[in-house]
Amino acid sequence: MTKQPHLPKLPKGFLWGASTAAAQIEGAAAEDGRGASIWDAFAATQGKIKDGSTGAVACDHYHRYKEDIALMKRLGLDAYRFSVSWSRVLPDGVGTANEKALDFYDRLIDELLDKKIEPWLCLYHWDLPQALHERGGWTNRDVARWFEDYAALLARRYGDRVVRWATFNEPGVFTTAGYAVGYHAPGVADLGAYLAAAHNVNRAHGASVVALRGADVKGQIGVVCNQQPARPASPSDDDKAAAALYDLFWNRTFADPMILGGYPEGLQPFFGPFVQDGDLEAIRQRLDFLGVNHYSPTYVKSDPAAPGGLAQGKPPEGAPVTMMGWEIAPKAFAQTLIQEAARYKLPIVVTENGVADRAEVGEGGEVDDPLRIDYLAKYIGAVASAIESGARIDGYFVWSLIDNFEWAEGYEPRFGVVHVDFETQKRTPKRSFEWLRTEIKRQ
Ligand code: IFM
Repeated sequence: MTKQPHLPKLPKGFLWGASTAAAQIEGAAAEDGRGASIWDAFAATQGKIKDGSTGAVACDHYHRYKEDIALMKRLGLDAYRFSVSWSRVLPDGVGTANEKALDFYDRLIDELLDKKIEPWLCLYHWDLPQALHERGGWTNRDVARWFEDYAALLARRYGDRVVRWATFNEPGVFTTAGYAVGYHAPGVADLGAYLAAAHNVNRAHGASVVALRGADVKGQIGVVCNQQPARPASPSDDDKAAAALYDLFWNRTFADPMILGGYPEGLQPFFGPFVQDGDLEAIRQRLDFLGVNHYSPTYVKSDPAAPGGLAQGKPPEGAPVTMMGWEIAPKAFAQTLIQEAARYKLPIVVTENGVADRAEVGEGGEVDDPLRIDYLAKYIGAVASAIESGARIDGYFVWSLIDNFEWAEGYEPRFGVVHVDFETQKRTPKRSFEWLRTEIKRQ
């Protein structure tokens, strides 16, 4: 075997974690009274998911959570970030709660605590109840109230045990992909719908923080944003201007109003018409941390036919890329972390980072995934270098613990440090799992 890389020493108390999302791992879609989410409806529509799959069974984590927590323990994790399925606990999105679903998350949280792993709960990782979508979903201003009630329900139930709360996971991704481009659920491609949805997500964030603080939850409260540098796909002036605007949309639409209290000047012509009196004050609430998810820089080109005139370009010829087409550029990660820490002045946690491959179980039962070891070593190394440059970064969560349902890409990209055989549900820790376990121990 080739020599394995070592990680630099990270500060004392640095947290090691893994992240997942309900719709990507839980399965049990029709069990115990769960209501449908927009991802059930989207995946049921022909041609929306590359391999024609759905999240109906996924990793069957709903039944196998104990086995998955045992893997976390073996990996040496301090914390685990999961999301709650809104339509599992509130099948209609509002109204009567589903006791069996609430029980499931009780058991999950208690099992984590029993194994001395901090439960970090994310309120929303993309799976809006279908019933609410039918009432306009994120484009309806009422969604802030629906989300506030949902947050209050979870706060009352789990506020005594959850160690950290995140309101949203990657609001930029689900609003852009779901409402501007239509590549993700609910499949809307309309700039106006995107702008309304994004602003309402900001309002829902503010309302949910008020609900959590009002319920006196014990844990810290933050939000998780996907922050990535936007680079022009060519040196042309049009592409440079497109990249600058894309950077504002991608990196500032949520974190700026939530943390700094307003949209940056360049976005005001877009969001201005949606902002009502009192909105900005209601959005900006005190936060305890900023979760940063990061995978790669993004390349942008100007395209008058695309939403907002902004289209995805490609990384430069010859740049190393993953199977997702994402450039491997750890220096860009370090720069992003330094920049976000300076701009928002909040402690940062890297709440997602990782890489997809197609590694399968070999004849000897092993899963050899050298790309992941190399990627993680470089990217965790970038975290260390950002810390050295003065950024406060309190932890690193790998995406993901187990291979799972990668949204519109189906099951082909495998992001886990644990392989899942989706026929048998057998879990096999990959070589990267053993490597990470050893490196966490060596700390
Ligand atoms: O799988 C997703 C996750 O749901 C959100 N962040 C990026 C991951 C990889 O695409």
